[in-house]
Amino acid sequence: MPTSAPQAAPTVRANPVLAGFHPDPSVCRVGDDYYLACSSFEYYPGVPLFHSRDLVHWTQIGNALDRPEQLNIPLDSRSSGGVYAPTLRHHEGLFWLIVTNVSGDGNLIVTAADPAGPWSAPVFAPDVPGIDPDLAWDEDGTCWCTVAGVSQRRLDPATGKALSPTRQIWSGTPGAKAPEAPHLYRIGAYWYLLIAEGGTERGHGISVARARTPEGPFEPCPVNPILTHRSTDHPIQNTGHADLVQGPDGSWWMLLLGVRPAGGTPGWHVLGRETFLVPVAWQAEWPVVGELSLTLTALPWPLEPVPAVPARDDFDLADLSELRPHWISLRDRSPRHFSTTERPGWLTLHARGDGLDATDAVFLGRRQTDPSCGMRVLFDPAAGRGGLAVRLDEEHHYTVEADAREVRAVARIGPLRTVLAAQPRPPGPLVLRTEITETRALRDARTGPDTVTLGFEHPAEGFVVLACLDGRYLSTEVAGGFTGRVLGVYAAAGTVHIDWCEYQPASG
Ligand code: 6LW
Repeated sequence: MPTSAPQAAPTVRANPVLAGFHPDPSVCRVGDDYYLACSSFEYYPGVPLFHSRDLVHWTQIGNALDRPEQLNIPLDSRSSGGVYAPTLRHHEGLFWLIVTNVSGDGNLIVTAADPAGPWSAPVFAPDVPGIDPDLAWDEDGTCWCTVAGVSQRRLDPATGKALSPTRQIWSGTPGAKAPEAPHLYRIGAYWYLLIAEGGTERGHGISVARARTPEGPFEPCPVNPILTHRSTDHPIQNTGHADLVQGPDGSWWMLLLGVRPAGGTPGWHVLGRETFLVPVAWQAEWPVVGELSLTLTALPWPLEPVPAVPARDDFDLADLSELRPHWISLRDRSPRHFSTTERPGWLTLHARGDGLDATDAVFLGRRQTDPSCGMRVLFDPAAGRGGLAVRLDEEHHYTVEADAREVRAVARIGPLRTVLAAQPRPPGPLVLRTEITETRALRDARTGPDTVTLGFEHPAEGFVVLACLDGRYLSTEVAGGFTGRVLGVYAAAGTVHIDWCEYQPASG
């Protein structure tokens, strides 16, 4: 029988445990190790994978879909399409991941002996409709596949074939929209069906039902939603899309998505939906979620901090495959457009299409994981054009762009594209720079979430600021969609080169 929640202890560190756009977390435990997968949408490679020993400190160990045969996202597909919510499970010695490519082949299954990869070629599951697929095995080895809605079928996960008709098994709380993110667990005497409902915005919440068999009938928890922050002024909002897991001491925890809105009303979140950790107790054989807070009370087991990710990437790589796993491109990473060997010690980008305004932009970036932070890149536009970008999607990005003549600050906000300032470019490679500063004090109800400063480092004049922009236009509340900001470099015309890239959280 599950144990009760651990006793409170001093605060050890902050939630989110996975900052930046890491939505739809799915977690599994194998012995003393934990593994977690998230959605990745239009970015390539897809489905970032993380490892932890304490549920608090996570290290990215790879990406499950890192080959074109696994991940086909059409270059003209829309932003926030691509790879939706995964489920990661361990069964009979193998890691199983089921996920939806909404811009391609729908639901697919990959397996691995080692979650760091390689992951198998995909097994497509056209019999499985919709999004948010879950896999759960019962005692006799039957695999149950549940999807948003909430419907279920028996599945042969090796072939992707359904072995029974699709059955509606629960619709969530009457009146609540979007019953999704289902996960099915056998815990004690019951099968529990955990779902998100209310939509992934401010109305998001987590509900649960239980049954004596994996196929129901399911009895809703009398106090659903078991977690929501809707209609509160809690600093963590949009809470939903959770997965349950037991800690090293047998206590229960939930990893879920949430956002951290900043600024005045309505509050803008710019880092996307992040992964948070919250304790779970059990009362009358129902899960009771503890307080979700930006500060985590100590867990009742030793923490195992992980080495920090170095701030600088030098791109001194013999092959693109040596890029660290947190680097992401848009929809593909064709060696025709990305190279670390053409100019040894440099990343070389060959433009395709219309630069960042196009869905097939040649871009390499990493998630913004801190509300206040900065990025510097040593950039050589050669005879091309490109630069450093703070990107939300093709229609919402701020850039410091350089070509043979000029360096300029450019803002793309919906249908508008504006060059805010331009200066003659000093000769030779140039450090392009952005500094992002979270709003600390509200001037008024309309204060934005942060300020994005764009500029370059002049050999004689130091940091030359070209523009300071309100960050609200690079927020999900303005742009829409399911991702969060990604900071990185791009080619808009011809060929450009980058010697190194440095990401620094702001101190304090
Ligand atoms: C995901 C759904 C959701 O498939 O948003 O918040 C969708 N939850 O479960 C995209 O992340």
